[in-house]
Amino acid sequence: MPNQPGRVSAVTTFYVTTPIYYVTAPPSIGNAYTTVAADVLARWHRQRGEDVLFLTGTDEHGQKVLEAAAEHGVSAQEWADRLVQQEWRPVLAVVDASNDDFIRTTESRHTKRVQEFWQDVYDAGDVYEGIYEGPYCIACEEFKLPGELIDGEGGAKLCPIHERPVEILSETNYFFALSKYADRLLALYESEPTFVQPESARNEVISFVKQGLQDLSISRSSFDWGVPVPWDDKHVFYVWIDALLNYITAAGYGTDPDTFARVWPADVHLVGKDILRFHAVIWPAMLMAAGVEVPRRVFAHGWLQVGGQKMSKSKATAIHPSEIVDHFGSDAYRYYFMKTIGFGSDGSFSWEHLSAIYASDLANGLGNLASRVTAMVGRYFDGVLPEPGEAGTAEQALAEALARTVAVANEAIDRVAIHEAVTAVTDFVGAVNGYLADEEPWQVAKDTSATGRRRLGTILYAAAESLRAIAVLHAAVMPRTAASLWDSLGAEGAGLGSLVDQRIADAARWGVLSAGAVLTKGAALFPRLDDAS
Ligand code: ME8
Repeated sequence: MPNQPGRVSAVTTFYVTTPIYYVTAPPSIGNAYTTVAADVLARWHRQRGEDVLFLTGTDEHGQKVLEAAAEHGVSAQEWADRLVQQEWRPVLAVVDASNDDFIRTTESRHTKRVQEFWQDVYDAGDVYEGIYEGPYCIACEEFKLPGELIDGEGGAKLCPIHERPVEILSETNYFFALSKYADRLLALYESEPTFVQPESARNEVISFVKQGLQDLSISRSSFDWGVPVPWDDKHVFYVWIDALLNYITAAGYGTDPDTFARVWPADVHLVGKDILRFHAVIWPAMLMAAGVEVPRRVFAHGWLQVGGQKMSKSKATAIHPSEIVDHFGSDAYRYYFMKTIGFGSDGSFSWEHLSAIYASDLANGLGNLASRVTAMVGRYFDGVLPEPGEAGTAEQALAEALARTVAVANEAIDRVAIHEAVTAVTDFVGAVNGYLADEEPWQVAKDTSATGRRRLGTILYAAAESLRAIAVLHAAVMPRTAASLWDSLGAEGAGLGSLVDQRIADAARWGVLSAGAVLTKGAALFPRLDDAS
């Protein structure tokens, strides 16, 4: 019964996706970058009290996966099973991803929907048979335009992204009438200015579509590792137009209308800029052809390099997330990538930079603040948080800085400016450290009069209350650290419940942690690391 007062669910939903990754090789910090970003958004929105669906998974069909399997002498399905089990699922735990679902394109919940979707588009008249000949990059799984290619040694034509030779493919295939959607796509970019973000990505997509679109070859008959085309069993679907559908098949398209109506359209597809056109051009056109709503936003983040060099498996520059997490921990890993790279801009990883950020922001910044405050409450008040006296201008300024921090971070998250949200919280940590440096509680402690004790209690209460808010605000980026901090503040014992139940809006309030909370100086949040490894 739509529109009946009291019947409409008041809970906002938030549906975020990562690309589904090819099961060709183990994950790299590049793939994990997108996954961590999606995880931070998912956790933040959960902390707003929203009903979140965070989807990730694996892309298992196509020529590239078939070749990887053949190189290892196993069937494509065995190869995909092995990589999912040994690599792609475990890496989610390594980076602490809290995904709600994991979709594999070889699952029947997906393949059946792919067939139904394209049968509908075929029946509606947007698919036809034709011949395509052109340069094809297997690494991209994409036909290239001759003008896009770059020159290699001996006159070879290379893919501009992978710098490997393209093949000339000629096939009788089925085509999707993509070209006829150009005007509707341009109208979409116009009417929904945030559909493609950031702005540079939006401009790139608009100028690409303005040049006119070619129809898209959507089937292959030279190999059979794909979803069979229902109206012609000599063909399988082209991997991309199978893969993109994961976003709706996991959301209940065609099987669970209630769930689908609740979660679709997706709020944001996070993608690397390498696959922007698939998501911002082909994907919405496919949905238009099937009469399904388009997603709300496609956000293309930048490209990660290592020490200023492109990451390449052949050059052994690809770094597995575990290599970093084993040494620095998953929270520092997540913090580093989310804080230091403007989301949407390119970034470069280096061990030196990571070590420097770990020392400055985490060990000396947050870690030191937490240990000083808990130690002082221990030393001066036997670990029991004192009742604060009257707040002075410094405490009022701190409370106002906190409210501003929450507003800035929340607004940044809405723009998917994750780095700005994290930076706002780190700036607040700096403000609390500055507050302590100004108020010098260690000096105030020398005054043992009732006034001195009251002032000392006010300062340490303000610092602990700030830490309470920091735990809530950092929980999306550093869930483990935030939970330890929550424990050492005795927040749960003081009646605040568990950290995951805290809302972002609660972080902005002042005076939430009650006097009497029992603080403990636990192990250092960010221990000094041995440089040797
Ligand atoms: O493209 N910097 O899968 P894929 C930043 N299966 N992000 C990076 C990166 C880097 N150096 N390297 C990888 C596919 N990524 C398709 C997707 S979706 C329907 C199908 C991230 O395994 C980034 O998100 O090649 C990029 O778009 C994705 O991994 C590519 O993963």
